[in-house]
Amino acid sequence: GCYADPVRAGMDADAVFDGMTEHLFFTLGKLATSASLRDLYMALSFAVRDRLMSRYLTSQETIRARPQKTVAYLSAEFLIGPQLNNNLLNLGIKKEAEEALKRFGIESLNEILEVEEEPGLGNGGLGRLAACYMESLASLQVPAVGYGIRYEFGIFNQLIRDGWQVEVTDKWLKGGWPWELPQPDEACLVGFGGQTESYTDDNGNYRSRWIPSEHAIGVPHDVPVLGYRVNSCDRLRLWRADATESFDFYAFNIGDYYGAVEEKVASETLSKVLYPNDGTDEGRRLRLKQQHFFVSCSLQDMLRSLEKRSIAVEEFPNHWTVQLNDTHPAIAVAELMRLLIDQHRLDWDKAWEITNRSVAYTNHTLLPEALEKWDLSLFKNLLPRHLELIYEINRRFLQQVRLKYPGNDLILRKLSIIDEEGGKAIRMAHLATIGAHHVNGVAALHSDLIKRQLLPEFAQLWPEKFTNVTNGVTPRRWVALANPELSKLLDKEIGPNWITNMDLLLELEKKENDSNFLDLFASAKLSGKRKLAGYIHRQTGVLVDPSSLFDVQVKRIHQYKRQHLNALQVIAQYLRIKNGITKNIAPRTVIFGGKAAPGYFMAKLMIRFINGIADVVNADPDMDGLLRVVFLPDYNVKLGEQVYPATDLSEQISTAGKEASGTGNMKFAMNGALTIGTLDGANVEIRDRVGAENFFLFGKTESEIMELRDQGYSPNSFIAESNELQETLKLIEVGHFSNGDSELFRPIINILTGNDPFFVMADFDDYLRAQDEVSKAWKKSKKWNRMALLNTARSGFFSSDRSIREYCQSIWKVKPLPVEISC
Ligand code: DL6
Repeated sequence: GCYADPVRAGMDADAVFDGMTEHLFFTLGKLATSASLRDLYMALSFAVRDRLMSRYLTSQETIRARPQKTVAYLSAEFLIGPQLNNNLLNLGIKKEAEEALKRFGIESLNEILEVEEEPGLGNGGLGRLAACYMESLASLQVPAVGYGIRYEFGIFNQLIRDGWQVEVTDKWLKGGWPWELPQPDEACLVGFGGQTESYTDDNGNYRSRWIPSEHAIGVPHDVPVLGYRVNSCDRLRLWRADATESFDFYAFNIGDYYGAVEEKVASETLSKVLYPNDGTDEGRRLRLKQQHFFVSCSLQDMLRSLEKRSIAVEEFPNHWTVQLNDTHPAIAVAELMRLLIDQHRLDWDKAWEITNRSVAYTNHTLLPEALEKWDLSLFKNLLPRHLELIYEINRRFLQQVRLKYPGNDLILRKLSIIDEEGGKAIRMAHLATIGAHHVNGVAALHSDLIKRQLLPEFAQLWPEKFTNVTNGVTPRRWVALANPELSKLLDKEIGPNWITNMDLLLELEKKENDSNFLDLFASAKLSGKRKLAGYIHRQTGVLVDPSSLFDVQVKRIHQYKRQHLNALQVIAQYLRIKNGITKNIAPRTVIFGGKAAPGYFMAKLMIRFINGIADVVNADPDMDGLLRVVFLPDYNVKLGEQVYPATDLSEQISTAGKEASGTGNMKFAMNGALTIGTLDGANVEIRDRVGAENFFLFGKTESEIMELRDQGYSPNSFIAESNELQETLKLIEVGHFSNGDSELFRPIINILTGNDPFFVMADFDDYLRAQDEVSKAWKKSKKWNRMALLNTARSGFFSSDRSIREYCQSIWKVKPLPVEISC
């Protein structure tokens, strides 16, 4: 798997230049003299891709001949972000590429990077986590395949018009995407619908078989995922749905041309679009089809890999460890059983043993609206054989439960895969939990709540099954690539090994009182802020002062994440300034960014609300030099790379117990932002690590929230005790932020003063107090810089390398497999 031609594989600037020139000419049909920026982006990307190939093919060969397990990471989302810069970094040829570009008259690599369209194949944290994990797997030289869907349209692009979110289709493939390798020869066939029938096999055994009424073909599109400065290059295999025949020739011949075309369109619609909901489940038929589609293709692909090497199917768990990223791929439990029983003719017990030894499940949410449940009749209609298998899995499981808790019908109802309350439904989290050998949460608090609140009966039944792996993020993309100034400083101070060993950052602790170093650290931050200020001005027309405190909340817009709490706080500050109470105010730029699910009315209104506040604040001369508010449109991975290095204050203010982990919180801390946050998700662990004195804590704890709820929470009792809160709400009610329209934001007021499901009113005063602490700390810049430095120094735990090591050791039992390259 090795190819040494310098034009294709050479790592110096000359070779990269020659590679680009060849691609311009032969691949793109362009002369260097007439090449556009996009042409140069494509040429450089192809040249870089060439340089991945020996590593990729040798890695795949090594994995194929492996004596050990490969990780199969099944995820409906992989939010991988732009690829060029990451591959340049991991290959170690960034300088060489810059040099080559200069010969084409391009002064800065950034000009080229800006052209890159990012594949938005995810909604937020869950999809981005999968991408960080793939990068860490490769960097740790662990054999792995990421299996997912090649959506033709990813998460929508967000425009802001008159303060409202407008969704625009994400046509990320329109100019061609140079990072994928279609493999039509490895396509898989997937069935849907139809019915099952019983028959007696040659040995006289009763069996069931599935006769689907329709099929789709999955065509793998492979994306190489190179590790950092290693030869290991794993594979992200994304399935695109094709029609089974490009034409139904029979229908064509009998004259139903349009009928045939419609069927083709229907199957190709399968991988057309990503569902834009983050944390809500709509129970849509097409979504279940998408899930079964990619899961079936992926399992068939794994089984085929054994067959090709004449390995018995019984050996499956020794060769594959299958991780379910949330319940979206949970149908894998039934599909693997089906493939083993119906196609490979194994008996039930053997098939179950294989399934259970292979599959593990990660839960990413406790929110009831995010827990997937499929209406039984819809499920039966689409996957009748799977339903039979699920009934049998459930029957056998409930037998075990009956033995343990004789006569306890309540517990049976609680544990059953079938939800009998209301219309019957399949609980995918139960299927995943029963089928998996491990179930993990994504932060210590979250994993604890899974055991105490979400699945207590399961945790009691199988305590050893439940575990925690706190999330992590890759320091390659989120520090080395996103924050070149900080990286340079770290390289100089502690050497470059922090990139693969984030614990080395602890050495920075000894610099906490070194004024010179703190100044350098602060100027790296200022440089990030200047860049972001330029971007804000270009995008929104708002001028912001890079020396002000950059106070940032970027994440999906959701009531539980409480962007409205932040917005209320901004209004309170605005009122103070209007009333001349400015002594303790630190000049701030409050920045928001994030998309709302298109059908989530309150979230969209929150965006409108923030923009209404921004309009008033930014137009008021009294606010000059003290307060600016910005809503950054179209928050995505690329924009995140600009935001994290430029942030002083990270807003992590969800209602305690609601955010499973958060990963933005980790990216901010690594880049030296201080956190204002609740004891929620991984905030708890961030605070433990960076030190309580370097973290602005506020808000009710998870147990206090529960207590409030149980006592019959009344937001008005909190409002009654807070003058600032009353005045803030009043100003909104009179239409101050909506040009006098007192109705526009009424739903927000109503929800906050009504049942306030996310306890915004209960936490408001304490939040304001913590924000005052922030302002006070900001005014002592040396102290602030020291706190910021300690955040970076102590954030090593939140590297995804640590998370992946934990998965490898305690769940997957997989070891690294270094890849040797012979040329
Ligand atoms: O684990 C990754 C990420 C967490 O950091 C977030 O806290 C959590 O909200 C998110 N969960 C989801 C699940 N949504 N659904 N279904 O996106 O996962």
